[in-house]
Amino acid sequence: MSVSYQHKLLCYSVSPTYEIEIQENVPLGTVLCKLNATDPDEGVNGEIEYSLGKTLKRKVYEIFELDKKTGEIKVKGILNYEEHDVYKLDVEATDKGTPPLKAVCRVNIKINDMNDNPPEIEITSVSNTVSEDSKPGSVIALLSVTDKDSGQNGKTTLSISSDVPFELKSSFKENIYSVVTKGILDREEVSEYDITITATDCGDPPLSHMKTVTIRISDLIWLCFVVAKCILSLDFDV
Ligand SMILES: [Ca+2]
Ligand SMILES: [Ca+2]
Ligand SMILES: [Ca+2]
Ligand SMILES: [Ca+2]
Repeated sequence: MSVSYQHKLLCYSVSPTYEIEIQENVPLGTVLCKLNATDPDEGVNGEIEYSLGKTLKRKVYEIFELDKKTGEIKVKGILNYEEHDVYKLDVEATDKGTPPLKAVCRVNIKINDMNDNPPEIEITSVSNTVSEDSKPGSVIALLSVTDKDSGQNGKTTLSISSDVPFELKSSFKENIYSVVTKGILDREEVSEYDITITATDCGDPPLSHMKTVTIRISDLIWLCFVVAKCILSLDFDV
């Protein structure tokens, strides 16, 4: 004699796809949503357990956990928009009938960018010594600015200390700048400058990064003397 167990398919009480948006800095343990499947059967045929699909990306299992009894999806790993901005979770609800019946729903989790990276200034080349007869506009350093965030959070502005005879020039390439001389340099007046360059992003609140470049002004008379001495010694050798 064969016994057949008849029971009904459970189903989710809401649409089969959830769309969730969260910030990248949500604390660990945050409950993102609570899935709710219903089953009209009684007893074990109507007892539901939730589980994540078996074939999801490895990262999904590291970042999210699903409570098999309550259907709550929680954050258990650190979210980083710069690494992953979308996760797709297939969630199964299975009853304990024989055979078990299941329903699947899709949860799409979109991560929103936060301003969690300050800009970075990289000095790509610099002349640490500048002759005091350098003409205004002489390039003394090249630098690039990057910011890992997106949109306004990754948009940067650059400024230079105002009390130095140097200024910033933007280039035809985005985020590449040069530092150039803007006035007459006089070693007898100031022989060394500490130039502070600050990059600030447009996030809310904004983040900044500062870099200091030290420039020495070389003496024109002394330089002439060295050059002359070299020429003389060359003449002498010949
Ligand atoms: Ca059932
Ligand atoms: Ca991040
Ligand atoms: Ca970010
Ligand atoms: Ca930023």
